[in-house]
Amino acid sequence: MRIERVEIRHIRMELVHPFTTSMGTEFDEEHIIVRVDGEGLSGWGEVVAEGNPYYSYETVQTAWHILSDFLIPEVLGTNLAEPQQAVDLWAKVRGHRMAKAGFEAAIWDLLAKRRQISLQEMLGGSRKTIEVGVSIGIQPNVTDLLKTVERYLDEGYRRVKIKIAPGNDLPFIKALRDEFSELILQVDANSAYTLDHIPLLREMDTFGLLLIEQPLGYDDIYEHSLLQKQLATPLCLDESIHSLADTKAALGLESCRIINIKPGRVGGFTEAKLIHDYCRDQRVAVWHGGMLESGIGRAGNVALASLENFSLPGDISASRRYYVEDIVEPAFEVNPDGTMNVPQEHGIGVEVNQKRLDKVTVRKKVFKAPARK
Ligand code: OSB
Ligand code: MG
Repeated sequence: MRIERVEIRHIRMELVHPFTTSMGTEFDEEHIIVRVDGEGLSGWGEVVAEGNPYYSYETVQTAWHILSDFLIPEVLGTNLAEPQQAVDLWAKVRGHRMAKAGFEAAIWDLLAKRRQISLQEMLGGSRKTIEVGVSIGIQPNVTDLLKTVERYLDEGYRRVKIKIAPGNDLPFIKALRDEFSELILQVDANSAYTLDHIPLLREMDTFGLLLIEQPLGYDDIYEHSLLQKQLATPLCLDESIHSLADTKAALGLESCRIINIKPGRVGGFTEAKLIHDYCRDQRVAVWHGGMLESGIGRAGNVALASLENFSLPGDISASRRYYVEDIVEPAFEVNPDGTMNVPQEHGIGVEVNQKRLDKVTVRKKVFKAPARK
């Protein structure tokens, strides 16, 4: 399929609730939406780089630059039959995995639509529903946290993740465990601790946590291996894992027992699948992380999370947990049993609402392939 046109949009969407982590508080989310056109079809993807370089070094600005000046010129006007061809064309660009992933996602959607199959089928997933959870930011106090969790449990979520940081950890975890003894509970530190916190982190072993996510350095693998030896609770790496190679290093060193897969962080669905398959072969559980995506990125996440070895609930919540109005239809919803349906239509399986997309667009740029000679 000839890639005839690519459009990128810088979007900004206001969050329903501010989201506080050890990295700061977000009130709105900025991402890039990529649209790829060929043969009268459109594919959609979302670049999850944010407005600031606090989670990742990539930002909307760096991704805009890399897309405009390197990734788009490389594929515009070429014939693509498989996403792998785009991956190969971009291999010389080092890093910038979020920029690549959002573009690759749009190509997956386009090619799935041309084959008249769902993105789920193209990725190799089969489950009709996936288990989902909710990621809750740091709350001002324990009472607010308990109320927030209660509300999400009423909506159907069966698994809760709370963000933690030094000074905002044990009392919150203890209160939750006291109130909800059966709750599937996990915590995410976003790199807020050091090895000096080992005694404190060991106290977390007493609360039956499913996992502790990324407690130490955002680029670290070695120190996590030292920490894991001292804990009964499984560690899970998020920020440190950018590739299959990182996954092999982390599992080889026993730095974690569980891997969080985000297609944006690892450079796209192709690399995400390699990590998924490797972990399956090693009998290591994976789960699907989230980046507060709009419905466009969420649709891809849901399809990927339907692969067999995503055996733990993902950070994939209903559209309205994040945004008043999603930019896709239908919006994503959580079922009363804590699952989410995997779209079965062609491609990402949801329609982009052009009017709402226009409303959240900050700037837009269009690239056209030269007319065929
Ligand atoms: O660390 O998993 C994280 C959101 C933005 C950046 C990093 C993270 C997160 C989340 C939100 O935890 C997960 C979601 O999309 O629901
Ligand atoms: Mg995380």
